[in-house]
Amino acid sequence: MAGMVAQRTLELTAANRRLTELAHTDPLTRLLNRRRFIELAEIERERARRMGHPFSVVLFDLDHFKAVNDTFGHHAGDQVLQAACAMIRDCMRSIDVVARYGGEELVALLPGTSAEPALQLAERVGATLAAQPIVGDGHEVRITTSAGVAEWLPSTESLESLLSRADAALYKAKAGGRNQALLAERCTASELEAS
Ligand code: GH3
Ligand code: MG
Ligand code: MG
Repeated sequence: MAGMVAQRTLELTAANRRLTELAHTDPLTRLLNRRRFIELAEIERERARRMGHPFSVVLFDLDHFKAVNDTFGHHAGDQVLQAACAMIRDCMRSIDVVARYGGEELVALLPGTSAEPALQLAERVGATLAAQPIVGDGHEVRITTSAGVAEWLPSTESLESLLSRADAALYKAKAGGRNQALLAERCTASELEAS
């Protein structure tokens, strides 16, 4: 009887673990989802505040991705997106958190990493992606990515402000011709207005 209870407990624990994993994962790309990213980023922010460590975020957006769907179909687009996400994940360290932010946008959290190395990493990701064609439904597709990089401003900056600075840098990278990574301004938009 005790053996059966122990067995059942083990099964329930494993089932719960699978459910938690599902709740944290984006089904198409197998990356973490945005909600889980926000949870982990808030934990990292608290750790960085206590320990006095830096951390950075990078927002990636695939360039002209609509054209991939329009040219080769949505199914090919899905395959290209999956492969691009796997390549980006493979460029990162295991301690980095990589998530699907939405659509064809990814976000990465780089613990212990300040602005310059974070920018170098984003540039390396961009170069890796651009160098290798990706196959979707038998079609070879070349993908480039634009990125916005922001280092957290210790010790008070909110996650929202950090992501919004990264987003502004991403917007500039797009407007400046795409296939590039740019560093965010060190002060927030409202601080800029006030100065
Ligand atoms: P930009 O360089 O300005 O980012 O151009 P874009 O075409 O990538 O940008 P836009 O935001 O206009 O379009 C994003 C495209 O990404 C359109 C949308 O259908 C596609 N997309 C988003 N999520 C998925 C997905 O899960 N699968 C596929 N196949 N396409 C997706
Ligand atoms: Mg987009
Ligand atoms: Mg895009």
